[in-house]
Amino acid sequence: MGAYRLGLALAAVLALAAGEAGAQTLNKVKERGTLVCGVSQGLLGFSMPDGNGNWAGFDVDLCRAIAAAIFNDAGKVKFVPLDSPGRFGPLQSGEIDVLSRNSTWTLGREAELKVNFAAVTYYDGQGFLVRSGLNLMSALELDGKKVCVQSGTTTELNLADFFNANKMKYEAIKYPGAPESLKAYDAGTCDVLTSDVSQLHAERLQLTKPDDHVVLPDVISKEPLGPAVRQGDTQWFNLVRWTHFAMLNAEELGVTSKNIDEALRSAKPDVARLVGSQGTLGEQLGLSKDWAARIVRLVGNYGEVFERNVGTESKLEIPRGVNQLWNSGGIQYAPPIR
Ligand SMILES: N[C@@H](CCC(=O)N[C@@H](CS)C(=O)NCC(=O)O)C(=O)O
Repeated sequence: MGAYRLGLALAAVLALAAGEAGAQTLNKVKERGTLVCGVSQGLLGFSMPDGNGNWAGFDVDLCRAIAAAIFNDAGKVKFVPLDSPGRFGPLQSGEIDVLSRNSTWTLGREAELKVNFAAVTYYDGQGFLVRSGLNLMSALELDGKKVCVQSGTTTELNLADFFNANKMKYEAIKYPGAPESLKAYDAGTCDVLTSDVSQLHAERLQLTKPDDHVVLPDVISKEPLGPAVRQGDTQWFNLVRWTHFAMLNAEELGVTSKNIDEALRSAKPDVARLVGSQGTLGEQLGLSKDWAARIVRLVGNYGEVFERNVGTESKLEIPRGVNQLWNSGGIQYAPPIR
């Protein structure tokens, strides 16, 4: 064997070893018997505990779906509440397996923080909440206002860009956690609350008089929100990403938590591959053949999860908008399961 070929063979062995060394998260989760999922400290519709400590919401359901795929039990998740500045550290250190916390996918976070965003589960953008009494029509009328904002977020950076670009002045009043910020806005410490639009809808409902406040129509940024994982474990990255894609594909194929038993008997090739009655792709992902069927049965397809938590069946009543499937006018698009 020539030196060149020997070098190639060595590189292949090293790459394989590195890949295996990195691929530990799934084994760790299986051994532990629970998934550890980082969430917000309480954001209605996205991740919120009830009085008994049971978490519910759109971001919570992604973790429940991962647990359903691994354990066939959506309840095997421990939720760890994290504030904005403190959310990536526990992911880097291995304290949590996945971060599902209204977090925006940016280059900085992948390049500097060494995390990867596995999917965009919710396409969002930044907006402003104000008192209706101010009679404002546009964010361009916010010159000189006091703005409540979370530190350690893309929100505070976009806020500065927007006001500077439009040559407007503002005073930022920063808090590490959403609850403090919301309280301050409710008490009148700030004229404006800025955040991802989805969050503004949730937070408005928690104010003393929700009807006295409006979300302005302006959207000043792109906030692709999704789950983040540590870099270096491709198996785990794929598992998280394909959990989202399975939910999207299920919706596209009309497979729901209600008709999943029928779907398991379906002769349609796309449906058979999704639910695992045909093929062994789930096993190659480190799971069982019926991994996606478990997700849909125990948690639901993407549309069910959206409507139940933040959509028309929820208090938030957020329209699907760009989060419709690609074939219904939106941009949610999953590669095929084949
Ligand atoms: N998507 C933005 C903002 C995310 C964020 O943390 N927003 C605050 C503002 S409402 C929040 O959700 N806090 C929830 C909490 O502290 O529990 C980002 O990733 O930086």
